[in-house]
Amino acid sequence: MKASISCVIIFLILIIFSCTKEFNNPYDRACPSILWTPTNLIAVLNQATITISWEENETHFDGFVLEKSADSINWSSVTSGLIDKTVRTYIDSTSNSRPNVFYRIYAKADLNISGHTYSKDLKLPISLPTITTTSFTSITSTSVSCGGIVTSDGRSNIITRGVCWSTVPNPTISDSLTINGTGIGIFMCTITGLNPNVTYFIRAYATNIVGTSYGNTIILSLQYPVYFSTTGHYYRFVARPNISWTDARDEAMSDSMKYNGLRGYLATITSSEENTFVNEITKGTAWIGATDIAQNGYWRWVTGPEGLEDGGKGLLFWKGTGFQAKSDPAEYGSVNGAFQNWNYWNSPFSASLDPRMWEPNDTGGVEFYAHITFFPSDPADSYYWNDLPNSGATGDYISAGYIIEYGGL
Ligand SMILES: [Ca+2]
Ligand SMILES: [Ca+2]
Repeated sequence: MKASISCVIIFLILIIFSCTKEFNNPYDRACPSILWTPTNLIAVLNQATITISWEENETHFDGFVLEKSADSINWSSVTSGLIDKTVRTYIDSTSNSRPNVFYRIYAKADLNISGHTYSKDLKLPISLPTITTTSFTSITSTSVSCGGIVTSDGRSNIITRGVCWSTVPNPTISDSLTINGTGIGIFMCTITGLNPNVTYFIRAYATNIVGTSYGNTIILSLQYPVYFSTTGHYYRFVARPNISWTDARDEAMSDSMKYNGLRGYLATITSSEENTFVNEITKGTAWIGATDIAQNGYWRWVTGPEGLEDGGKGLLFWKGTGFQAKSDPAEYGSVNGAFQNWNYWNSPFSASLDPRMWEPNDTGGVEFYAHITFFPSDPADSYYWNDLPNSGATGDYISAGYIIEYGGL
């Protein structure tokens, strides 16, 4: 009997201790979660990441589940599997789209899960949105379709977005604009009522509570380039008041000024036929692709196919300036009979100067860039070439734009 009682007692003891002793991992069973819930969860914002740390003294479990939320209602795990149970720190480098971030952490054993510990609400900084301007589509003589892509809302809702445009660079929402909804992502719009003889600057914008961001500027000129069969090239006057020669050169070669896949360049005028055609489309003081900046008095076509000649220095077509003309005739005039159309005055300014060759005169020693003259009050002196400083000059010498040429590259 005593033996029977002893057996029963031993059996009961075995049953009692089975909760903690019989299985390899006691937390596989529903033991009080208070015993193995991680504690002291802390989240710290770094430059581009968030470092989360916690404490856990128990070891009888399989790993951690770390979750995050923007509203403490909808939660998602920050890892695809469990975080190893030996780990006490995790760096979250996934993008956190909203300013509020909450974390919570569990320990997990088989299918059983502990209670969770919350981090405090972590406030991420909000910033300006980021946005890019999309290319043009559906271009007509008075309208164009374009749009933007809001790639980030800066963790704050996009209040409004669209495109804005102006006839001068860097348009803002104070200029003409479209309004195309809210939120991140792609949007499209159509701008109508445009003037085909004007150059427009267009860029997308997006506004959140921090402010307004702008995308890249794209340049729109609706006037189609005109084909000239003698050269097989296309030409157009691009209206760009006050543009410098170097900016005109760069803009003409930019992707946004391509025409039918052809890359443009400041026009190179190498025959009287080409000159006559270019003059017909010139609507104001306009830069062309000649300069003597590399060597004063040595005028070269430095753009387009001519710009590739002479080892990349460009085609030399003229030597000298007005004053050099008299002092050293050997260093003056067309090179190899190249076409030129420099301006001259029918009445000489000085008897010491050749009345028919005054430009390029390098006034002040700072004139290195060629343009086509355009004098509303003096048509007889218009459509000739003159040298000017890079930024142009005053009055009728303020640049109105440039002549772009396509073909031969
Ligand atoms: Ca040419
Ligand atoms: Ca000059």
